[in-house]
Amino acid sequence: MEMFKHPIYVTQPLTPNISEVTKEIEKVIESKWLTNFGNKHELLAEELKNYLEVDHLSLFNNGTMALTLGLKALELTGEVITTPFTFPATVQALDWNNLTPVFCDIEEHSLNIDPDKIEEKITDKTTAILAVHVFGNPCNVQKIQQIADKYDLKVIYDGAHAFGAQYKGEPIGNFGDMTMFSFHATKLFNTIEGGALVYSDELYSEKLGMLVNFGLSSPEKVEVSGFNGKMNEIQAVIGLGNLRVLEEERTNRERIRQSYVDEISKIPGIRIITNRKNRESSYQYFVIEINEDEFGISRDELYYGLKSYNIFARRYFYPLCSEFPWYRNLDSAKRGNLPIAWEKVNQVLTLPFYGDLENEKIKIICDAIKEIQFKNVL
Ligand code: T4K
Repeated sequence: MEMFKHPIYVTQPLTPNISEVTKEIEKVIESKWLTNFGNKHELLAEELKNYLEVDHLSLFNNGTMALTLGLKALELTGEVITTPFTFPATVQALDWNNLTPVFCDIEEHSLNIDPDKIEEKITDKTTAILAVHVFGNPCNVQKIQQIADKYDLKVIYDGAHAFGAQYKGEPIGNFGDMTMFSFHATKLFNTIEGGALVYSDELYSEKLGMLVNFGLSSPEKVEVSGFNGKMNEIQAVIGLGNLRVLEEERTNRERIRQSYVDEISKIPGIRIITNRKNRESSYQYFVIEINEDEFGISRDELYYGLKSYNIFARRYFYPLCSEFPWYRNLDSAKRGNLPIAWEKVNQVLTLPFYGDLENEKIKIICDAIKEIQFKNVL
């Protein structure tokens, strides 16, 4: 089998219609209003509220900033229960708020935080649960909320991957106190860099409005210690343009997902990570799990093997966040406390997945997987 001539990456950004967006960028430049809550910023916020079916939304220059300032707005202290199986930004947002992560193991099936293990982690210092809808598959938001209500904890979701996901028909942004969405170039919907917070209470809107803009409540009044986290007008134009092509992208991703499933579900030892009943995922990633005993080779052998075909799958989210040097000594970070996360982090592989990925390429990727398995097992 031939390798690909050009590298196939794990993703490729969604891009808007170039001529439409160019005209809009020209208008922005001519208007001389380039950032600081301009018209495009306000328009995008409105359109996203409609798309995500939420009442309250604030925009930011990236998802990490959104999460960091969201945690700040919630005025949390002490310990926050979270997952080790996530991108570094999740826990780094805690760091920037002087909050201590308490790592909780994940569910085998969804790879999200396991609600049945949260309660045992709660101490008198716990103020919140920071859960992640990993790979865009919704968490068990009902169970998480029950625990939060019982112990009077805040719930904040890192929904970086979960744009457009639903839980029992309800848009995912309507759960918990806050949800962050990332609009990075690699996300289903992007503003190149960007992010948003959606939240349950309009009261947060004023506070976030200050935090995102140096703590200013008016031109000469600084009320809180803030940051510069504003989304600019060009980012907003890209977002508006991408909203126009999003449905087509989702349809394409549905097709691609099905093509992968048709090819891969026949291979013993590969499990496809899917959303559970009543939980609609976001079509952000296509993720598989390798059972070495059944598949014959390890996830890492497959990962490196694919590279030799010019296919760049990713080992998201390896290593676990609990392995970062500054967390490693925490009790909750001990390997024995996180058995499922340790197992999964060595089994999970994210395959190339984006709307422009042609069926022939998917076939070649799947054939490469079979060939790597065959060559190594013999
Ligand atoms: N929470 C979670 C759970 C997250 O996953 C993330 C971000 C965040 C919070 C923070 O949100 P942001 O502050 O980023 O809004 C990428 C993204 O940079 C990152 O946003 C994302 N998660 C993470 C899962 O993936 P890398 O280090 O994998 O990016 P990189 O540069 O290797 O890109 C992946 C592939 O995409 C490349 O191999 C090629 C392709 N690519 C990438 C870019 C940037 C393109 O084709 N074009 C491009 O412009 O982190």
